[in-house]
Amino acid sequence: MERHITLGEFIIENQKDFPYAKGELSALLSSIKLAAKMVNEKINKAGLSQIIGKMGTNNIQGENQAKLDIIANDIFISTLKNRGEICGIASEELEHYVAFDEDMHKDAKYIVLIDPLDGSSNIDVDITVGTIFSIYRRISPAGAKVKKEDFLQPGDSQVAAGYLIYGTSTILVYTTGNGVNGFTFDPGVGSFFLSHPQIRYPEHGKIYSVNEGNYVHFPDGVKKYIKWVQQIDEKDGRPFTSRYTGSLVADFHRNMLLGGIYLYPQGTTSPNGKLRLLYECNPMAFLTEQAGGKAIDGETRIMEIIPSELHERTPFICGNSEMVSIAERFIGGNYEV
Ligand code: P6P
Repeated sequence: MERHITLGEFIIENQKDFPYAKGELSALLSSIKLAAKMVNEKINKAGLSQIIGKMGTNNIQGENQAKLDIIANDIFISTLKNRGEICGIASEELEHYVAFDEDMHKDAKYIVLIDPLDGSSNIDVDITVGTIFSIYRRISPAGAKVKKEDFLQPGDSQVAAGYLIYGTSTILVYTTGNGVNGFTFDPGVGSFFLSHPQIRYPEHGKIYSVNEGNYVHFPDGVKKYIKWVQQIDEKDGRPFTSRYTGSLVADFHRNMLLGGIYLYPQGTTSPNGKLRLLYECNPMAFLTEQAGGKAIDGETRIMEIIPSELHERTPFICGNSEMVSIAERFIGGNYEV
């Protein structure tokens, strides 16, 4: 029987990809692995331990905070703080970034942006949710407290990015710029094992993921693209299949494995779209491009956008290069395919 390498062994084996790193990034990825195991344990018994439901508080986004949102947020922040590889963290759940200023953090070279529990409205109905993380080197002087500019870097400056998907199994998927690899958690052993080596989008895709309830608010080009995918054409297998769970990580993961496109466009009710650039779109865009796909806001590469605010939103379209390029042409007013 083939032996699967563990995530820890994989991280160490691939440390050579970072000739200048003294192991901090490896240690940081191991911290994320530890926090993921702790969150996974909470999620798997959420229905039994009265942590389903709402806290009765709202986050910066004005969204009701689920108890598990806060629990996941606190687990990741405390775990990453205690291990000393990062000097600060920003979270969807917190209005401001957190600067770690104990001595052990002052010379840390990395910062993390995180969506601790994405799709959390699905928790109470037992639909897949996820954690999304993005890692940068700090750009402010070492030895001092981290600054806002450290968190407002373009996606192209990411050192690593990934997600946890808490589904029928729990899988950690990440990239450090050398491809995308997925590791499945074995609860019997308590370890993540390499299960999806070097993930690549299939060349063609036939799945589209969009909340069509917002159709009336979409820009004309998006409306025309959605109508196009629903027309019959045996040449490219249309009509394509609609799959939308309300959980970015679940839709993204399925589309990357099977071939598909995810769209959260702008609309009159959300002029810049709903998804957040820094801790949802940039990490997913890094993974997309590393897996041979394409991630845009409708006309610009997501990872070229220069952020101005911690929680800024952007229209987001990602998936197979072929599918996203066609959608991009429609959005640009060119309907000749
Ligand atoms: P809607 C979850 O809140 C999220 O950020 C993504 O995970 C998901 O794809 C999207 O929003 C769902 O938004 O407006 O379709 O419910």
